[in-house]
Amino acid sequence: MNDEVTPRRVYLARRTLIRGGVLGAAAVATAVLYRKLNRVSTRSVDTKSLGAVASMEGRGFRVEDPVKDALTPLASIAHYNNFYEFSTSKEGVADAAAGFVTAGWKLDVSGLVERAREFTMDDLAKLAPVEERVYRMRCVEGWSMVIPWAGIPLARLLEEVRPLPRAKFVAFETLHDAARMPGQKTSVLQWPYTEGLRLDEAMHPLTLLATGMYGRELPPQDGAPIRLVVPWKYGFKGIKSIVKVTLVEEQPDTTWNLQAPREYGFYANVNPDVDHPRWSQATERRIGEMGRRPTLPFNGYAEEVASLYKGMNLADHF
Ligand SMILES: Nc1nc2c(c(=O)[nH]1)N[C@H]1C(S)=C(S)[C@@H](COP(=O)(O)O)O[C@H]1N2
Ligand SMILES: [Mo]
Repeated sequence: MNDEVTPRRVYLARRTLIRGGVLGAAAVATAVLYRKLNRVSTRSVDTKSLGAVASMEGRGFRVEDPVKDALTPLASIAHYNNFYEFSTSKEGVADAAAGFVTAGWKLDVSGLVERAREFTMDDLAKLAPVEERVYRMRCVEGWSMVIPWAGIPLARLLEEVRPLPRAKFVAFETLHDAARMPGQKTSVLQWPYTEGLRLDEAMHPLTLLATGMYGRELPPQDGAPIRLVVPWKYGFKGIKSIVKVTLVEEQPDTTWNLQAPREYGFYANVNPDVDHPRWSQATERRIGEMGRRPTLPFNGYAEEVASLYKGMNLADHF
């Protein structure tokens, strides 16, 4: 990965309305709890109203990020992508993925669990109310965005299948189908793209299985119909278009770690003090801004997640 392409165009800032649906008391309580504990914005989204929400864009409502960072415009999030299954050109992914068909998608969840099963997108929607989470995303290449995701906590899915005590890690796989993902005809990476988390990272309340953004379904280029979002880690941990989740005992292989182990570790926690061998990680370029801003430890989520890594040398476990 490198950051050779620096688009100079400035996108027109769009304001967006995300309308919360009718909430149950439990969903409201959860949202309030997340705001208090995690200083992140959450909001339940009524998926049935997404069409209406999309058409109301531009009326002046803005989802607030408690860290006061402005949202990255949808046009930028959806036209500056890393998704090598479609293209290695960040500006080319949206077009290359435009016809990607996700109808009939199934997510297989198995391995060291009591109740292995397959989930349709409808099954997933029934697990928990879809929440909105405004998260910063920091790519290992040194650029960042602020994205209003919609999704359900990964913990909710894992609770549903009941991990066995032996399960220590969670492995993820992207769809492997070169007829639908033309980049898989090349050998730029080993396919399928795989990722992994320690079980406690996977269970953390900030870890999201995203099905939408900006109050609508995920565009194909951002990982439709379902992708992982782990806001304190570099963007490459956020595996897209997931078809398989496996609970395992040993730390699983991950695509970028296999590709370049000295450059991309398993943990990949955002860390301004540990440089990439070929560039500094001390600062980042927020898409849409001039200049650079400092990169924060754990991407600004240290208060929530630093305790997961107590006693670990973060320079070794990068
Ligand atoms: N399957 C798959 N998932 C992937 C990638 C990829 O190439 N293939 N790229 C990763 C990288 S490097 C980043 S920064 C994010 C980008 O997500 P976005 O395009 O939605 O911003 O997706 C991650 N997930
Ligand atoms: Mo990335």
